[in-house]
Amino acid sequence: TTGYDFRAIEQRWPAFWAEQRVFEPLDDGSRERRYVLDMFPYPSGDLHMGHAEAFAMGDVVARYWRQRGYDVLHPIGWDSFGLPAENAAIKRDAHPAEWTYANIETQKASFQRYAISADWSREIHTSDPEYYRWTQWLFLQFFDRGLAYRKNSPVNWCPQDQTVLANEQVVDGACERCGTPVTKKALNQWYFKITDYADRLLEDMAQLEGHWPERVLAMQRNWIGRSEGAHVHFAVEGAGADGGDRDVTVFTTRPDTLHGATFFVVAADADLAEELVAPEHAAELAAYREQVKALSDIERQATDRVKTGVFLGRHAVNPLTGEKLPVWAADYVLADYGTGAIMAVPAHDQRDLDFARTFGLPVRAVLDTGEEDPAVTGVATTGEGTLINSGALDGLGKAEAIETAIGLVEAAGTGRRQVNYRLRDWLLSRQRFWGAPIPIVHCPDCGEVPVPEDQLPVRLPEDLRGEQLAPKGRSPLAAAESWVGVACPACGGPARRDTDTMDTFVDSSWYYLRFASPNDETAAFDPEQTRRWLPVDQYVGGVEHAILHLLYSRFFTKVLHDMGLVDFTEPFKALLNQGQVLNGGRAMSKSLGNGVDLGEQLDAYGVDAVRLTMVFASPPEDDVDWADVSPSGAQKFLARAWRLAQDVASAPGTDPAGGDGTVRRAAHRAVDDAAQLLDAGKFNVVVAKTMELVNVLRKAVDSGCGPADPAVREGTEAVAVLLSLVAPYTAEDMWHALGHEGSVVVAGWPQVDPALLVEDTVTAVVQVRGKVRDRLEVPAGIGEDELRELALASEAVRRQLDGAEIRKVIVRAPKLVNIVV
Ligand code: ANZ
Ligand code: ZN
Repeated sequence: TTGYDFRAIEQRWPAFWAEQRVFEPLDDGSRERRYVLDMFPYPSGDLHMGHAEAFAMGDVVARYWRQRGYDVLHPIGWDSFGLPAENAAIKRDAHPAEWTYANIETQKASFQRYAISADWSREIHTSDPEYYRWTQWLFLQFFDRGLAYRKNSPVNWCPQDQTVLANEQVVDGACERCGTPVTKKALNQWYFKITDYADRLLEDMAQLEGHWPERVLAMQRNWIGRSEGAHVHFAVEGAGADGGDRDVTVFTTRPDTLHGATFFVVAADADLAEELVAPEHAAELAAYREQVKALSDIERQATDRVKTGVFLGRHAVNPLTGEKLPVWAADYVLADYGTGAIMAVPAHDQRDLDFARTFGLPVRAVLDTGEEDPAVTGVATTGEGTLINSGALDGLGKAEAIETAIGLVEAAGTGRRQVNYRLRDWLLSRQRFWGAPIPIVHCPDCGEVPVPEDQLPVRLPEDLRGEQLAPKGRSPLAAAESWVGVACPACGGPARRDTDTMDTFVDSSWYYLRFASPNDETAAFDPEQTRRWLPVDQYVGGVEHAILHLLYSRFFTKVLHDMGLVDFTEPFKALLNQGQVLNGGRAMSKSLGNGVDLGEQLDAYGVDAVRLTMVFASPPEDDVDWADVSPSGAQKFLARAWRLAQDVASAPGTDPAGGDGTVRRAAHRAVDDAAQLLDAGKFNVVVAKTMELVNVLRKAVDSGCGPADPAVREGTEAVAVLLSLVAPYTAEDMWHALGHEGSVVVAGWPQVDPALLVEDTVTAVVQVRGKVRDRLEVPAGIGEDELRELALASEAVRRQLDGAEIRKVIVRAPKLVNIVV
């Protein structure tokens, strides 16, 4: 045989796999079904190292489950709407579709070379009208249920991209995409009412415990941000319409501290501040509001900032004590959380204490925690303790006092128990071109009118390109006059299409459903197929999607469940977050100049060596540092495994008798270990076990029972199956060399004989000065060194030796150790 030539091997098998359709599910009900999904790629350019890692991991799972006899759905598609395509089109005077679909061709070819075991017959593109028709249909279902609505409110605005951003897309006060500081702008925007589902998004996480990474669950929990507490109404004197009082409600998680409230604060940028301010303080407030506008929410809440604010010239009456508290406007209170107003308890809330110390407001402790007086130390006390200075609440513990206080305000009609969420409704409209148009028509007489279902999709105009798509503060679609003008579907009068497009997270919130029936022209997804394949058994993707995409997908699934369209409430049963590929301990980046080109790696070492390196480097969820790994080592190992198959294949006939017991035991043990390791997600250790098995077999061929031994052949076939999970080309080549005609992809997991897993033991005798001093139960296959160590470590032997100098240790494994002193 000639040597291992990965280039030739890579040429040999793709056509065979395509012809055998081994990556497509049978879908005939003969086998139990499993659905493995990698987060679908955005076609930004060619495949890179990050894709190579993520998809290698997902493919291990898909290929393993196929070997275990499941009917596996492992589809792939493209998240192909989005800003980069639009920006590229503006730069190149092109239509975004040109850039997008050209990239997809390139990237698809690379995925195929990388031998991802994906069912390409189900490929979808979210930018195809056949797909976004159903995205629009889903929007209308939400609209019908009151779950999609429009409102005017201050939104995050990226001055660079000239579009609004969801809260989730603002990172440290800057646009997630371009890093430009985000400002606020008042706009009429579309929202999905995800807040209606806050509780269920939280509760249903119980289904995911143990199957999703704990840190992702923690991030989701934190994002939803459930707080239990109370709404309490304060009367602000003189702020009412005719100079009377005006009720203002606060949200508090600490109603037990009502007696410790010493002032009252409203969000400076809320309308409420303008409504409450006394005329002689209005100018000061207006100036302060200008100053606040420039700040992001994060800056506003930073604990180390000097507190700012203005007195509004009013007082609020504490409903429990009758005490009058000065009303301030400040930026550390946010307009869109709770009610936008708080009762300030400086003794027990650090932000309030900082504010009180800045403006000389009183501090009154109402909970004795045993700590020092916050008025003196400047440190708010937040622990457990006993209520003081609190009338009827005195002497109670914190939890009890919270309950009692809620009871008191409820009885007086001045408040009630309230659960509050940090989660905001999902702002989904974008003033950009390359997305699914919002299927609504605005009619001067009828208002917001849904586009009738049989008129979907509302297609993007095809004649806009280049500069016409450039951001101008309104959607580029607004410039397409012939597209915008339309007859109202309700009254037939002249009306205008909505010119915004949907956030691309809408597209990706339901794509996993489409894969079950990707070509259905009558529905977003076929309920029957969906019932068969979903939910997804294993979802694989980066932790960067821990909040947004996963939360939105979970929300969509719940709405669809409530519509009776799916019978499950969580879309992804298990989640794997693969690590990143680093270089020199740092993320690859242009500015660091430490990028590694995937194509060059594949050219130099071959697809299998790169894939094996990715999987072998570390557990799937850990980062891989490309500076620390050895794709050439991986290549050498693959060559060794491949040569083993050649040697076994060319051995003259097989020895019909039994087969070598030690080799058989090693092979069965390796296969059994591998299954357990795969089930536990320790893919890297599976590679290590495969390497060990190859060593055992090589030794058997060269200096043991020889290549014709049936145990050696059986072991080599097992190696091919194990390698088929990570090194598909090499494995297929080995399998065929060994005389098989079908594909190794569906070879089936090797049968393990449990009898071979039980290790035989024998009794070893240990002698000191010629006399038997101990007996040890040891594995029959124990090595000399190991047996010597065991003998010398024996308690009985040590007692006999009592420090005497050992002259010689004679070992006859596995039965005898003789110690001469
Ligand atoms: C009185 C109090 C006393 C509070 C005390 C805390 C400690 P979470 O847990 O995040 O829900 N708050 C309410 N609305 C706010 C807003 N719009 N901007 C800034 N802060 C706001 O926090 C709830 C607590 O944060 C509320 O309970 C309120 O302060 C404050 F010893 O009320 B607390
Ligand atoms: Zn109308």
